[in-house]
Amino acid sequence: MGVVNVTPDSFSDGGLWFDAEGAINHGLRLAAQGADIVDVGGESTRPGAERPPAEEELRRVVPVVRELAAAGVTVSVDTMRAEVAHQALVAGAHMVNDVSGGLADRDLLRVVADARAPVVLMHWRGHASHMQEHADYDDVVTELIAELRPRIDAAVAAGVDPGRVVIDPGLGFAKTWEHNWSILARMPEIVAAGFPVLVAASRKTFLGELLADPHTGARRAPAQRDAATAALTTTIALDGAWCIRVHEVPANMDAVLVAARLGAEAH
Ligand code: PMM
Repeated sequence: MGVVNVTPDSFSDGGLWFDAEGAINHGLRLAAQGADIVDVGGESTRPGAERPPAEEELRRVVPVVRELAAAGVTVSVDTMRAEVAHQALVAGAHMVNDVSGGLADRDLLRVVADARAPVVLMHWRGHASHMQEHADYDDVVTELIAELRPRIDAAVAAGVDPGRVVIDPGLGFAKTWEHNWSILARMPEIVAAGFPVLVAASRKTFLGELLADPHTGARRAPAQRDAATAALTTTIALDGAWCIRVHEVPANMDAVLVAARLGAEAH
């Protein structure tokens, strides 16, 4: 899955694809490079981010979804709002990626069910403005799986086909860097929960911290975290994830091919 953030303020690529034409061209490029799905989002969820109004999110997302879908791209819409999900699905989106797992807007799951669309339910404990206050776990993997189960039940109760539910551990969302590493080291437990798993590690701050300059301690800039992202993609794919969400496609495609080849050898 390739990412198109139609936002002025995303941590990794904020402002780069903020105009519709730039965003559409970027989405087409990601698809041409081999992304099976292009994820279009209009709200930055980086820690501390404030939410845009719904009208603004619609204005950012819908034209981009419409053009990409018309060009034959499989589009997912990254939104927590039922109205944005609805308009994006009408505009041709195939899937809804809700980082709140249906918690932020109680109508979203019904919209997904009505469209018979797949949905990504991410583990979430609150909006970006205060989510890091909730990064408190005895056992992060056990707890996030336990907290995803009622979200899956809510989706099914709203009419979503259980075969179209994807789960996501939510790296960086109410998680410390240590939590993220622990989740990545224990991916098989998340895969064993029995649903397709999506993972989005691409360019996240815990990688910037790992790759910090040894002399100055300055974090590595987001656009220089792609080699580490691809290294992680290999292990995540080997562990059996269904989808890996990334900003830069080619190296991650190669990593997925390496993992698939190694995996075939092991079985
Ligand atoms: N992370 C971001 C945005 N959307 N969606 C899912 N399903 N999982 C994630 O971890 C996730 C997401 C934030 O990263 P970005 O600013 O690079 O888009």
